[in-house]
Amino acid sequence: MAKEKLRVGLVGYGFMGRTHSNAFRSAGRFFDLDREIELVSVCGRDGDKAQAHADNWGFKRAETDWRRMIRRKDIDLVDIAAPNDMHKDIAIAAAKAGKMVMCEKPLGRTSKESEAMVKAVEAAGVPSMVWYNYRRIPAVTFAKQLIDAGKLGRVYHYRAKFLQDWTIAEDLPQGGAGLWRLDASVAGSGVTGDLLAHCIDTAMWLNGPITSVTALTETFVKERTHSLTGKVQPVTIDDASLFLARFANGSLANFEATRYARGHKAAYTFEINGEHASIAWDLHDLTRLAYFDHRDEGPERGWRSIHVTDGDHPYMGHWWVPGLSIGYEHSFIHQVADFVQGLSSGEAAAPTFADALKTDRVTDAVLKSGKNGRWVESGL
Ligand code: SOE
Repeated sequence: MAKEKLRVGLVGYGFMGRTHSNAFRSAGRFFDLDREIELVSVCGRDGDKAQAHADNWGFKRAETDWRRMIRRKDIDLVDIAAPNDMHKDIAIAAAKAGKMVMCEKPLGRTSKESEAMVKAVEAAGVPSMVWYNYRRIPAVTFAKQLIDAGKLGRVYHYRAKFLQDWTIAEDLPQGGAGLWRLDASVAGSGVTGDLLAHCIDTAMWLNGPITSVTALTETFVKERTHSLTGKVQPVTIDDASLFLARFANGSLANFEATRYARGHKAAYTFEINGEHASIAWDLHDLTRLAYFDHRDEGPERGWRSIHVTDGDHPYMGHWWVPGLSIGYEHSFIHQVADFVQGLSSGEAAAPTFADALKTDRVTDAVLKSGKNGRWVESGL
């Protein structure tokens, strides 16, 4: 019997547009999904680039007007991989048109924008999801399983960092393709919304709500030429953001993100210390989970380096043979598979828009504390 179709309309053909397209293309080949995913349309400002994306990834058509795309009857799911300032309008219009919506992180530029997006999908009763992809790297999902199984016991500490070094050059412009992340009017914030949002999403998934924060933020390069205006303009994003936090479960945390850590390209790491055991993960060695359990006995006790590639590890039974590694792009494929399985089971795959709003509440609190130097409650 022919499967029901899930017809996708993608907005955005940049870095994220590519990761999402690859995921939609591959998910049904590795997971037994009861919908057939069809890449119908890719939409973007530049018609030639949209066409090139469509040709490369196998979309049926390319277009330049997202409002028109949303009105079309041959689209079931609108996927947003456009810059952050477009998330809200596209998501709300898509929900109002009765489409399912997936959106790149962060959901909104502020939690106020995200609230409006949550309201729209809830009022329309349409499924939603935000692409916090790192949850679905098998070693990270395995960390969640260990925590939920009680292996760590009570958690005392959570530590996360996301370090990069690509904006150190003072002559790097802000604004425009690729560099909109440096323009606060488009991005909403700097590393807080771009990098810490990932760390916060993972942290709250693994260890529960973050209730209060105190932050230190800095903009190291105060002015940059804007690619779109050609003028030297103030930089208003946070280049670096560090914060201390309290979780509802009583554990303490420190988080750090920066684009000024020379030598680091995408160094996302976290470590959790519990009553019985500790775990640590590093994106640069993404298939491994470090695990120390003090109940291991004998002088050979110590940190284990678990290669999370066996058939009984999360998601791995869908890939090659035990021991063979998968990578970054697979986290997006897993996300699509879980989203579609959630449609079938009726149990929405997380993070939904409502889940991602919680992350935005914490990033708002971090930015507020960075300005006023006080402890700020997240409201969670
Ligand atoms: C920024 O450089 C960036 O591409 C983020 O926007 C992504 O969310 C992160 O996964 C990698 O770094």
